[in-house]
Amino acid sequence: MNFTLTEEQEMIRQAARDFAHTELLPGVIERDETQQFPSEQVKKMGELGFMGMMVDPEYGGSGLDTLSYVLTMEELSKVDASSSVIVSVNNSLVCWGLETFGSEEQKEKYLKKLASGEIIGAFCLSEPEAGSDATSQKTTAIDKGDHYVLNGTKNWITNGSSASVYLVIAQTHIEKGYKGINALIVEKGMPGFEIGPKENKLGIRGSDTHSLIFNDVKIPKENRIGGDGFGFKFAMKTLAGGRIGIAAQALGIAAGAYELAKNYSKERRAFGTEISNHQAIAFKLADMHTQIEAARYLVYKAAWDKDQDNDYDISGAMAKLYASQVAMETTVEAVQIFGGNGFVKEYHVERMMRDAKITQIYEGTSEIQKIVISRSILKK
Ligand code: COS
Repeated sequence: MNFTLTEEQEMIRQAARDFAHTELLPGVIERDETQQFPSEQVKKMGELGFMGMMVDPEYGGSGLDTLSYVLTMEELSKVDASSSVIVSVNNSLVCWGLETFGSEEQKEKYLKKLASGEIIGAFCLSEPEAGSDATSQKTTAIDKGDHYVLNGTKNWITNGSSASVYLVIAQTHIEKGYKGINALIVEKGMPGFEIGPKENKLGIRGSDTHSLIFNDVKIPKENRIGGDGFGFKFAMKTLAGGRIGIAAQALGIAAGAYELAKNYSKERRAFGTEISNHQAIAFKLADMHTQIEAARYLVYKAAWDKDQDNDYDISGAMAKLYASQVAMETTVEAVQIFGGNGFVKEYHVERMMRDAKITQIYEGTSEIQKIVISRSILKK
């Protein structure tokens, strides 16, 4: 075992930390309040190579390992989870899915722009009645020879209105069940493709979440990813890696809230001393620190598994399950340590508590992670 980061990984972590403090922190409260998408910040993250971190430089990416990506996600999420989810979706779901399973033409046409951050992408699986139960896709992609005709609705889509490229999962051969599902590349502006209203959310309010409506949208056959019927496996495999990104986001939210609470406890005085001198507070900090460290090693291990070409379905699911629980518990305790100030927006922790909740829901709820983990351990 080697717990030491390479010099390059240390540099990337520092670059992400600096960026988060100089570019994401200013305005993070206002963006949350007004639900403003961080367009300028995303553009700069593209310039820094954060939008296609693991993509081969041949396709405009940074060619880094998963651990570097996770370190970046952690640092960005300490400050602004709305921005980090945009990074996560673009990197893990869209770029990784296209680079791993896309055709050479698709990579040339779409991946290069996505990896450089010139445009961003969205991953569209969830539907009004198919979130956790992902095989029950009601959106249809009917085969018309040289093209598909896409009809249906997708829900809760991150980057819903700001994306230019959408990877859409749809049912082609209903009689074949999940084996009849396809993944199609849909471009914004294709006739019949409409973007629904923006969701008014509890957390990650700076990211734009929309429903998408497809009415007889004509998709050329060359926009299908992989062979006919590969769409469900594409979604599952891509989400398995996506969960590592969200686990890193949860870790970052927890670590960010913990750092704020620790610093505050050393300044705020009550009963004649700093509140960190009261065991009630010191023990909370001890628990937070221990849980965050445990989450960190699960997240780094999942990234390492992916980099080693080991199976990472179970390690990614465990990392997401645990880190999201730690994010929720830590942020609740951080608000408690801040007391009255914790309930006030300018101290950040209330936003982090709201942001933490989604990490237990998206890219597979905690209950779905337990299905993945229990099936895997019982199979052995
Ligand atoms: N990698 C590759 N293939 C996978 C896979 C993975 N991680 N997980 C499942 N599959 C394959 C299975 O091997 C099976 O194919 P074969 O019959 O050829 O072996 C197929 O997919 C169907 O799998 P399964 O029978 O396990 O499907 P279930 O309906 O039982 O569902 C879960 C499996 C619950 C794990 C899946 O539906 C899921 O992950 N749901 C959550 C989806 C999600 O994350 N939604 C959030 C929206 S994205 S923000």
